[in-house]
Amino acid sequence: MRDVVSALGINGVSPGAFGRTVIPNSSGRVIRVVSPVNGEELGQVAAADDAAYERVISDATEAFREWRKVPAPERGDLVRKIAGALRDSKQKLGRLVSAEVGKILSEGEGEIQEAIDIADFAVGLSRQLYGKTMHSERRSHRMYEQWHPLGAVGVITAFNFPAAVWAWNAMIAAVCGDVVVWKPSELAPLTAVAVNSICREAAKGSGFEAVFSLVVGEGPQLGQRLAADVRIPCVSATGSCRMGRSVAKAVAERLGRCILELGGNNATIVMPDADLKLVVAGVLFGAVGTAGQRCTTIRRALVHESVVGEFIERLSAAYKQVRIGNPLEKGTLMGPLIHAQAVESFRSAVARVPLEGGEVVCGGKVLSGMPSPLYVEPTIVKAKPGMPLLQEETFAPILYVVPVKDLAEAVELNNNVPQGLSSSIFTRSMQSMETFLSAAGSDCGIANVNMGTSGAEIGGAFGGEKETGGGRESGSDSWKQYMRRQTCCINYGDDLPLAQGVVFS
Ligand code: UN1
Repeated sequence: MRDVVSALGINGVSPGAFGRTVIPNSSGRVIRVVSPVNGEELGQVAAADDAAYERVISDATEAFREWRKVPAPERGDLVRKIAGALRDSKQKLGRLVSAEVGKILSEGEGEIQEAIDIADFAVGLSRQLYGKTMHSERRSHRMYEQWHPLGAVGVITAFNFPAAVWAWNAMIAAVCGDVVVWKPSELAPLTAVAVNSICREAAKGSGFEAVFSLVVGEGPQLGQRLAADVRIPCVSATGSCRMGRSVAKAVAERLGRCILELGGNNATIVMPDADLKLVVAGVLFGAVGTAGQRCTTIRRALVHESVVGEFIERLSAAYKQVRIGNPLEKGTLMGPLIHAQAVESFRSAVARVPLEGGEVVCGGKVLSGMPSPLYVEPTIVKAKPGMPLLQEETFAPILYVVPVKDLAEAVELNNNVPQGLSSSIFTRSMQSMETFLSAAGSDCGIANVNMGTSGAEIGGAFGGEKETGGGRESGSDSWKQYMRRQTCCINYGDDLPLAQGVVFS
């Protein structure tokens, strides 16, 4: 692992370590990692300079030349080792995630579990990279398709899932025979250093350490560089729609492949026949979990007018019991937002509520007297359908509640936003459920019933439509995006018949 580590100027961060870690590099450019929990500097990570970047890419592409020849189940063996090492370090890594991005310990550990789950999935997948065979229209011919590795996959991740989202891409790409170049968020590079070190440690001695590499640096410049780099046939990017647009442009310019998982503006629909106990628990987790900083967070509740009063009352009571504070402490349900800018977005959205005809009915304040200035109250807003705020994704725990007349109106509003990631409905009616799930129902990549919009399992394909970018990561057949398809046709006869009956003699 040392080669790329030293190329990056990283001087040994042990997996799961967090405390003061100073990692110098030759260019002297460092990223200070400050914990949102209490403002403490957790460490400094050297930014990759040009030489480090070039070295990472050339080591990775060099490793690919051999890695692609390793049988897929043997590639799965390396991923199996990584899964084991992640299991061994789950608690330590979970703590690091909590400290670095402020999510509560259970969610920090849950995130590492998600990485373990996808690694396990990828191990099984390594024996299931199936192609189809087709019947040829020509006598004594056989036709089939096979899947080959693609090359280097660039993975750009956001702060909010600093390990799991990378793992969705990296574990799958690795068994597919690709090599992975990771550009983590500059807000969470320590988790990336720790997780990537685990992978390289697992590969130690095999000659395949460079299957997993890391470039840390300021988002826009480094992200653009990866996106424009012709040596990287596929770029998978998670983050804002703005970031996705610029990555997509740069990748399209060179006709590369893109997997985009961008913003969400997820709604849950509450029908009059819903079990309100489930609704309150589901919406609480969906809207307040990770302090509203998941791309799958419930941002809008479209509630039938006959239950909206009770819904707000019961949810507000639950919100008031949410313990806000140090996410590493037991019993805390909500930690801080990631940085001052996020608090500013929260503040400005809340300030716009009355101007747009809405009303803050619970929370709405930035808290004082906390270990850092980044703690806010989970907030419920009584909203009107036309409010411009409803069209935006504010990465904070603000829930807009919109009363609806019927399911048709709810589905209409569900779909009436630029993004299309996740959605859900609470109902006991089969008719409502199936209508919501039908082709004329939710237009999102994820549609759940009797649960919130977040907390997806790794087994399904994850992603969404419209401005969410259309990509699919994680389970199901997402692996196909990390491989190239080859259609093969074999003539085992003595003649040369042509397709479509063409005669050419
Ligand atoms: C994200 O916020 O980018 O479904 C990913 C969920 C998690 C992943 C979220 N499994 O909420």
